[in-house]
Amino acid sequence: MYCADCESIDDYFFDTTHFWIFVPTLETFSKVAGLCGSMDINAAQQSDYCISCVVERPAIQKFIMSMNGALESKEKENTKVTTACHDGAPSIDDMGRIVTLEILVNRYQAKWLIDSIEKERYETWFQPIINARDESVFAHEGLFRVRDSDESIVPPALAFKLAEKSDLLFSLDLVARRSAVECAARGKLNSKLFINFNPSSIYDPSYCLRATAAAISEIGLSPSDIVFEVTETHRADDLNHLKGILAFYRNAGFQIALDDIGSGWSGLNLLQSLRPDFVKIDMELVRGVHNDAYKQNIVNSLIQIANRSGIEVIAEGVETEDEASWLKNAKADYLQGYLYGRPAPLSTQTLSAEEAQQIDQKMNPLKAAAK
Ligand SMILES: [Ca+2]
Repeated sequence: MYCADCESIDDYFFDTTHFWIFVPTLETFSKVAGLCGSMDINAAQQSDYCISCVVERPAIQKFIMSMNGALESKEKENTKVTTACHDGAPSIDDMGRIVTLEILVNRYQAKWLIDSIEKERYETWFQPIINARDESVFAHEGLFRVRDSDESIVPPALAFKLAEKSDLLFSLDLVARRSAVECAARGKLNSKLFINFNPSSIYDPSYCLRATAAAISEIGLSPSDIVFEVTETHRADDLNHLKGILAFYRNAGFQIALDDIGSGWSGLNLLQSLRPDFVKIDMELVRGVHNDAYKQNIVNSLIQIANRSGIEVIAEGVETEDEASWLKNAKADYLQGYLYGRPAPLSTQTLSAEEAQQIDQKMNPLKAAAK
């Protein structure tokens, strides 16, 4: 089974790119036609609402950015584009790759990200989650880090935002989940592993999560050591969809955490209806909690509700001893934050060449299947 959306990254730009542009109005048509004329681009009117043109690679950037500048945002949302690397009418597959001009522009701007994914310029760092009772290490959260072509780390929020705008969230979230598994194996992580996932990156759990579950079993990790951490819960407007995803993970033997709970009371409803194994209290609530009565009220209520439902509580973003001791008194189960360790790559020094080769052999078919 293959999920085309999460497992392939289409390229829209070639040495010679044939654009097929479907415009919403005659006004948009004349803007695009005028732009082609001013750039000496070979264009042809296919119908009143369709213009095709051929652009050589050196001119693509100017062409895309000029369209971006010339069209209003509503026009960009309602203009559809596909590209082909060949003469003649678009093939059925080219038709299947139709996107809005808005997304095409974002795709162009995200080319470095696609390149980084394809060249595997990414890794996962790990941050400890400690037991509040004795401060022993309970687990690590895997945090995805992607590098640009200069090998500098791009702020993760920016990379995910760009992926979302350019319709690449499916691919990036999948790569991030697989990277967490692979980096944990290479660094011989010996604790539970929390892996983030964004439910809006998943259409149908049985297709979209299969690759992650396969990576976990190939690498020899036990499902009981893996906790999937649902991010962006505030945007999960389709509760049944979320329940379906959680059911998939549960049936496969994994545990579930809800991330960033507390920013808004909607989180409390989610606790009741989803019954996760863990809930993570948002760092906004943790920051300065020891001297903020309002935050204390919310955190205390969250902990009470969680306790009554058999859900364990992790407080995120703990930075000071004052915050830590208040949270311990309030009976938070686990703590995570700079006070206990920053996200960092695991050392692979104890990994023998033979072990590294074994991991490659297991992961390579999964990566090849995703191309
Ligand atoms: Ca998280």
